[in-house]
Amino acid sequence: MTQNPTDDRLVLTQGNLTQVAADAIVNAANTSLLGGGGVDGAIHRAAGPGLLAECRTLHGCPTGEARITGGYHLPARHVIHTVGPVWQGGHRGERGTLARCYHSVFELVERHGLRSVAFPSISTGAYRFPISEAAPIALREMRAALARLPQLERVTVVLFSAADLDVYRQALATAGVPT
Ligand code: AR6
Repeated sequence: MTQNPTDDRLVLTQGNLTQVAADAIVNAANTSLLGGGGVDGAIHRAAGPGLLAECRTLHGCPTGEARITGGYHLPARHVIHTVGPVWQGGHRGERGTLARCYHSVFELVERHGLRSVAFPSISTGAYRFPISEAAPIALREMRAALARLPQLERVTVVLFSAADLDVYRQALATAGVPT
């Protein structure tokens, strides 16, 4: 585990998001909200069919927005589904859209009074957003939310691979240096 040098409520760890007990875990979904591969598939498999049934009632989610459901068989109480941008080279507003995903998630965290939330690295798998560019955006939004929301006790980023964890650690170390 890596702790942010300036805020120990922000934690980076390697593991499987579906096994994390938090008030909410975040799903890197697609606009249908009806499941897919990657972390989305893993979350639906672990949560069971109740999650898909609730997702059907939501009628999708636009890119950059977020929706909240129950956690069903997951150890997490809720799932917050957000839809990241597909990387198209970086000239289609992808960075701003990714930031908006994190912001949308934290709006729901605030509205529902959640105290802990765990994220995957949104858009850096099937959607091909370069992780070295995504990590600083994700961490900036997390730090902003922690500064804004005293209710938040813990924000965790759960990276699937050691290589991804290293990228986030590096980004956090850089961001931790006062400018
Ligand atoms: N725990 C933590 N991280 C994981 C897990 C897990 N169990 N499984 C995968 N990852 P991706 P995207 C990592 O592709 O890029 C889906 O089909 C993975 O290594 O899941 O936002 C959706 O339905 C990567 O670093 O999400 C959409 O169609 C990160 O999670 C599309 O993929 C995100 O990879 C969304 O693509």
